[in-house]
Parts: sequence; structure tokens; C-alpha cells
Amino acid sequence: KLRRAVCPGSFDPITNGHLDIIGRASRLYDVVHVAVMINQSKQGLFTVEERIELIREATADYGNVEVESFHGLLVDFCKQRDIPAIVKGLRAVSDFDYELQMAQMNMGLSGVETLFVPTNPTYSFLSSSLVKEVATWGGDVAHLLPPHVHAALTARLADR
Ligand code: COD
Repeated sequence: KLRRAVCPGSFDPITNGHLDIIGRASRLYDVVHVAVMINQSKQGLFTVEERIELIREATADYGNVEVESFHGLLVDFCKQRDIPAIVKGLRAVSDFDYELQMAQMNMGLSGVETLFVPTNPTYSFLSSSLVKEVATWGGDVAHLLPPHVHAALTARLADR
């Protein structure tokens, strides 16, 4: 039986911080599902389809990563695919309260475990929203994103 885990998020867009966690999960599990969770109250910079494509290109070399979107509860995504574990990165104590709440809620709802991986300190300050804000005002974020994601971000911001 294949051992599966999910790395969920918004990934608007995927950063080197996300990629670090996905890569580490891909060494621990047979299959890692990356779930782009659809949040209709949040207007993204990239469409869900664009985010999926950027993640697929970034994770193609790992060989065991499957990328898809999902509209609904993360525990239902897990149940439908027989996934017993959620893998999350923890950047700082500021992440902890909310992540703990979600982990306990998800455990209570369906018994799915959440495993926390400490962020690579190189990326502990990194989030998609900060990257977008810095790039919007011309700051250099090239070292924080895979090259094709940086190119897509630069193009998208130039269009606006
Ligand atoms: N270093 C390491 N890890 C990182 C970094 C970084 N620099 N940045 C992000 N991460 C990891 C974190 O684990 C983070 O949780 C994950 O990547 C995704 O990050 P984002 O910012 O793309 O996504 P979020 O925080 O918007 O994702 C929240 C979810 C979509 C996971 C959550 O809202 C959810 O599960 N929603 C589905 C609906 C649901 O089930 N709700 C009930 C929850 S109890």
C-alpha cells in the first residue's frame, strides 16, 4: 500500500518555502499530493489553473508529486484519496496557534494526522503575500521563487 501525504495551501504563487516542504515530504512518503484549496472569498493574483501549472513545473523532478485543486474541506480531500497525513511547514510561533487549531479540528473531524516540518531558516520570513507586495513595488524577489514562477509573477504584475 502506498504511503500518502498532502501538502495543502493557496500557493498564490508557490514559493521556495513551499517547495522546500513539498520536497522534504516527497522524501518521506511514496506519493505527495499538493492540494490547491479553493477559497472563493479570496481573489488570487493567479487563477487556480495557473497555480497548478506553476506547481507542476516546480515539482516535476521529484517524480512522486501529484497536483490538483479542491473545493471543500481538506479532510474530505484526504478521505476521498485515502490520505492519512497532512504535512505543514511551521515558520515561526506566529504560525503555531492557527496551525494547532486546524490540526486539532481536522483530527476531530476525521482522524487525519497533521505533521509539522520546521521551515528551512532561509525561508522562515517568506510568504506568498509578502513576495507579491515586495514585487509590486519593484523589490527583488528572484531568490525566493523558482525561476519560472518569478517570470510569471513579473509578467502578471506588468499586465496590471
Ligand atoms: N516555509 C515553510 N512552509 C511554508 C512557507 C515557508 N516559507 N510558506 C508557507 N508554508 C507552508 C505552510 O505549511 C502553509 O500552511 C502552507 O505552506 C500553505 O501556505 P499558503 O500561504 O499557500 O496557504 P494558506 O495558509 O492560505 O493555506 C491554508 C489552507 C488552505 C491549508 C487551509 O485554509 C485549509 O485547509 N483550507 C481548506 C478548508 C478547510 O478544510 N477548512 C477547515 C480547516 S480546520
